[in-house]
Amino acid sequence: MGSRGSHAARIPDADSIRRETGFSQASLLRLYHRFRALDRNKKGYLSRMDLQQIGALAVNPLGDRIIDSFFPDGNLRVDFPGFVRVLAHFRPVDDDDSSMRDPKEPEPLNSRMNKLRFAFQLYDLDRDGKISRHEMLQVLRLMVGVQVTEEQLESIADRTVQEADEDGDGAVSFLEFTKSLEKMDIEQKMSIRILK
Ligand SMILES: [Ca+2]
Ligand SMILES: [Ca+2]
Repeated sequence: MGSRGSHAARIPDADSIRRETGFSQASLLRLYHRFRALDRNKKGYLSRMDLQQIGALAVNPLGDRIIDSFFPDGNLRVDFPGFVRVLAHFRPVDDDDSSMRDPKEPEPLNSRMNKLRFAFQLYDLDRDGKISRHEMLQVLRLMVGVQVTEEQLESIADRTVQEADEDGDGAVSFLEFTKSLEKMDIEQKMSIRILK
């Protein structure tokens, strides 16, 4: 922590962003510097190309999908609050968790449920609330290397969907998704240290 929080007041809406995302003042300030460094032409917002400079996303097989989630509704720019809101899903649970959290406040964005929700929408491209076999196949294609044949990939997709598909409609609902990942350490997998 090199910097003190003294400049946090200059971040627009810093207090409400902090409340919503759970980032500490120091983290928020570092993210703000990161945002401004990524914003190459000092536009005041980030484009896809700006975000592609983030190393952790460049090496992530789902990096492009994650970048998509910064731009809901076909927006081509993301401002600082939008940037922080997406990153909050990847905030490690142990990082900056203040004991001062008000229980009346909504669930933090980095909670297990919100991480799962975020992960689910990386799969559910048409946003119909279900992961179809085809959508599963597309994600697997991004995640596995070229050494796997298309045929093998299709059978993995089929098996993955079948294993999770409890009601037998041939797709994975959010509930089925959460159940199939019950034993997985999603908190760990969905933590990306963007600042380090
Ligand atoms: Ca879908
Ligand atoms: Ca199902």
